[in-house]
Amino acid sequence: TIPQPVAAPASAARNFLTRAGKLLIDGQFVDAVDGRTFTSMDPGNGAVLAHIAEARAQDVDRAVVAARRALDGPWGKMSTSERGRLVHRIGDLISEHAEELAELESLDNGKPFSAALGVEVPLAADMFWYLAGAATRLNGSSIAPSVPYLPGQEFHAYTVREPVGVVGQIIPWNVPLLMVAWKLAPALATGNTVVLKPAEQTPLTALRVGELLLEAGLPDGVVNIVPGYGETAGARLAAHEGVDKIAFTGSTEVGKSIVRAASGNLKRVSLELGGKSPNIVLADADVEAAIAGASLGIFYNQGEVCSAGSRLYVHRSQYDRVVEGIAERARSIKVGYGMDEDTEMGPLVSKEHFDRVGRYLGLDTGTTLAGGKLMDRPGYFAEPTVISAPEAGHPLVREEIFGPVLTALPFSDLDELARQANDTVYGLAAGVWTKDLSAAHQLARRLQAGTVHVNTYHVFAAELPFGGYKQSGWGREKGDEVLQQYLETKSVVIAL
Ligand code: TXE
Repeated sequence: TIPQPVAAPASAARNFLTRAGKLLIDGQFVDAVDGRTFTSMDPGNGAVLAHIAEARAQDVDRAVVAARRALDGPWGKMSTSERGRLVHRIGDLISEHAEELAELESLDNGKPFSAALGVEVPLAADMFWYLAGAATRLNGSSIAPSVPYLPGQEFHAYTVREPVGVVGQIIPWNVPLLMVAWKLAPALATGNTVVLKPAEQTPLTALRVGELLLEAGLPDGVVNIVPGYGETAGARLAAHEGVDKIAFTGSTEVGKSIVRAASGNLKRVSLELGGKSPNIVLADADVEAAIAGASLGIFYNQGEVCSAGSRLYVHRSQYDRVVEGIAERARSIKVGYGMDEDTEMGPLVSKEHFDRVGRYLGLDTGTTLAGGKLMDRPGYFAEPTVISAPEAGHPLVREEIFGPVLTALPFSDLDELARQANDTVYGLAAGVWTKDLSAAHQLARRLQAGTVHVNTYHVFAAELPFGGYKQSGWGREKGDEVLQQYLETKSVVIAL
């Protein structure tokens, strides 16, 4: 039997479910033009959570018109100080509604309430707080150009940084609230307007944030939220001539289709895509710390993390100890309903994804030390799985599974290890476990990855730029680097 949510039916989250379900366009919650809806499901038991208005092309068009108009309205004229305070207030409101948002996130995605409340809501609020201060610091520079073909002519020049304009943002279902924050905070701090499409599997927290944006005082049309499917609403947004930039997080395959769609008006594109990140344990590592860190690296959020450490490489001298230690942890993880108090790992997000992970688990390679199966119970649960010594080059080692599945391989030689670690089309993250400072820094240099963790894993602070090498994406989110993704630089040249 499926444990029932610990929250009482009268919780704020349950209350939201009774009114959830409209698109946010131009400051109003409205139905889809053609009245279509889709259902948001609870992956822990298959129950319907809410019926949500389904945006299609014409709804996206209305949202883009509203976002364009809002650029020229009070938003465009707002002082940067006021804009920064507004962004800060959004962080405050997210923090004030932490329990409600965490419950909605757990119901919609399946993740443990504890992870949503303890990790993801605080990170989401922090993203707004961190970037609020950037609004008043979008300075240009002053330049005295020397022009070789105009000897003697003096110039004064300066640069200004302006918002790109109307930004389309398409986000996935694995950490839905955090993705809302990673996308909205920089877009707003830099003065853009937004049309945001949440994933069809998890629209709830984005819509609740939509209410909080209005409560914070964001002018109408600055953020429009259009839940719907990728092939319809998402594709329209990516191709839209009225959109100046598209920011996408999702699969590498869809990322490529976004690039093609964006080429029509050459809108700016930033992409945060898949990964198959190596987690590397050297011979001198603190073994217990490595076991704990590597387990977190793959099993956090059911393995549905783009930067999950899904390929483990352990020095041969420690291989059995480390891999058996992780397998033991995997076997002891309490898999269950997200709102159940002692749950450590929830269900996969959807039937479709459950089937996909099941297909990978059905492949035969290496030795399965823990798990290895989908779970026979209502909801979409998979066992935490550790597969030792699969064939290198096997799809389990090369392809992003996006589930709680770790492959482990031994190594002896550091050069060969670095080659193997980089032998992937992805380059999002990596982990290194060692007490040897030189080895850590050397590997940090050699690994082709946007984030290299040393003696830790999954650190997502707002200050840290995040993004991928190779087919893991274009550009960086978070940190100061994200600002450049949402700004144009204008040079103003004055002849003196
Ligand atoms: O992703 P999609 P899916 C990977 C992971 C997972 C696989 C498939 O390996 O198993 O992708 O997941 C929207 N035009 N990641 O199919 O389709 C879609 O509606 C415009 C890694 O769920 O990429 C959703 O909002 N938009 C990843 C978003 O894209 C389109 C997170 C992501 O969905 C579209 C998620 C289209 N043609 C999956 N098609 C990460 N990097 O964190 C879909 N979308």
